[in-house]
Amino acid sequence: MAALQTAAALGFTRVGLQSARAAEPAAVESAPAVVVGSGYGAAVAALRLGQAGIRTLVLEMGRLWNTPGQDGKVFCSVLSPDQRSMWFHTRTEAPLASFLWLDVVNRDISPYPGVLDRVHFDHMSVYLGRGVGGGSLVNGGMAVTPVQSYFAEQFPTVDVSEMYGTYFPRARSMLGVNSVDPAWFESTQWYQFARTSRKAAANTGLKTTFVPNVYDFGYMQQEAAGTATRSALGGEVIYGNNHGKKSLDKTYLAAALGTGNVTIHTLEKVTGISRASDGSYVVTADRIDTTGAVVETKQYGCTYLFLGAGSVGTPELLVRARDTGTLPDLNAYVGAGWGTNGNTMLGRANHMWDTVGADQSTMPVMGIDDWANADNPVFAEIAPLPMGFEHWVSLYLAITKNPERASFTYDPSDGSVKLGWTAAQSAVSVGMAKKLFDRINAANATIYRYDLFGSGSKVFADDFTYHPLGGCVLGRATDDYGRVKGYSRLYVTDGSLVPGSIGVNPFVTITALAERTMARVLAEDTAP
Ligand code: FAE
Repeated sequence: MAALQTAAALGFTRVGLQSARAAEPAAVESAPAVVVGSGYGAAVAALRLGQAGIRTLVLEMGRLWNTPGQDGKVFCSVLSPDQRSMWFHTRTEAPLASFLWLDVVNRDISPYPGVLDRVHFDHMSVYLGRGVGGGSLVNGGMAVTPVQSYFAEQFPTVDVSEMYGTYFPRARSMLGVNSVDPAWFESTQWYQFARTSRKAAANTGLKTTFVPNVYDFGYMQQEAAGTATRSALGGEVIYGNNHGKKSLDKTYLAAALGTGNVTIHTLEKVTGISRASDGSYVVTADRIDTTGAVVETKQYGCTYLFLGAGSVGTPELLVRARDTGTLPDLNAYVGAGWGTNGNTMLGRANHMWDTVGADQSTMPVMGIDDWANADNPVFAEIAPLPMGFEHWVSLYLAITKNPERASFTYDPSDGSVKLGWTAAQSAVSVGMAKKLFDRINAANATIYRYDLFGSGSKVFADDFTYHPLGGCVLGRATDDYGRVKGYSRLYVTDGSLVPGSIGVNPFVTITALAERTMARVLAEDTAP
């Protein structure tokens, strides 16, 4: 990755904001544009701003993942996690809590700005990527374009033909989306697990479909042939991939830095946003060290502010700004319309003769597509469970059409922002996943696994999501192009624009919407 340039090199200046309110500092670092976060929405904003010649500062709370640890690797693997795995945790919290009810997966770790976070709210926890590249560092790389009719249902004011003709193709091309070679898929032991799940689906009369990915399948075939260092075939995924995956630091963000107009500050967490009386924005950020201690509180001034902190980070910043009065004109839709994309995880136990293989690629390439079933729309990703031995488990991440939504609210007693999602709302996703997988079990004379999600007999993991969506929904909290209502030159470009559900894995949609926003904003809002 290109070396990070210093702010000074790019001419960021310390200027007096004479018109700033008295409570604000007399001097702040200033840039024409600031982008908060460096995930999908933020990375698109940074690249397109940089290409337009607008000096841009990206503020990312996580670290830059480019330095090898003592083992010579940048990232640790799922089965041998260390401090690099999770964001200031003392013990890892992998989605799969147990195997045969034993806590064999998680490890004690020392607190460190690790790459995966699990943020806990009362009845829902959210997995998030932390670092330059956001979720792209930790996700399964599944690069899925949503069903056109469902996209239109979710975004009634967006020109669908423009999205599918221009912005989805642009996003896929920039992200480096590719597909597994079907012949190799049929023959390799690394996808035995997917073929076994496909057979169970076919026995039920269900359709499966290949799913593209941003992991380089050419590289994966070299891993299988023993000519390249293993990453997807070496158990790496949720704590980062050392090879093969085209995460944003290798695509959009590398290109953004290449414009010479973009700077990224790492380990800087934005805590507040306010507006000076000249209409510019003042962004407050805590710079932390690797122990988590705040070593400096900084302030940045900017004309254009782009929020790409994700579907937890962005609503949190805006709800706090509205309810503490620093941006009082934000409307009531800010913080609302949040959902889990209907996520529910589950496992099935196969018969002895239906093996899943000791060798499993960590990159999913297939899903059970029952979204067209009007009674119970579900798209279930066939997920790997690479334990290094045969365990006969078929694992799935079901994406259900759960209509439930929740809101973030500010709690003045401790300054926190809380999420109002309830257990009953998760039960809706479980009901839909169960309806589909009861059919699959009945058709195959198989049963669920009861040992994978902690003590007791929990079959459905309904208390976490990989796909937080919403909180600043397009057309409600913002106009139809992500411009925040009530404030000029303030934009949302991340997953919080998506109204809680998109029916497939979301990052291609988030990227394409951000491309659409940036095309419009650069054409209309930044003209001299
Ligand atoms: P995101 O990528 O979350 O980026 C937000 C960035 O902002 C992060 O780098 C944060 O550290 C940073 N940030 C947050 N708050 C602040 C702050 N106050 N100050 C400074 N920085 C801040 O946002 N999706 C798929 O489409 N396919 C998959 O296969 C897939 N698998 C997944 C697997 C896992 C384990 C996880 C966690 C997610 C997965 N996802 C997948 C979801 C996908 O990664 C997610 O939808 C996107 O990353 C969201 O993009 P955003 O731009 O909204």
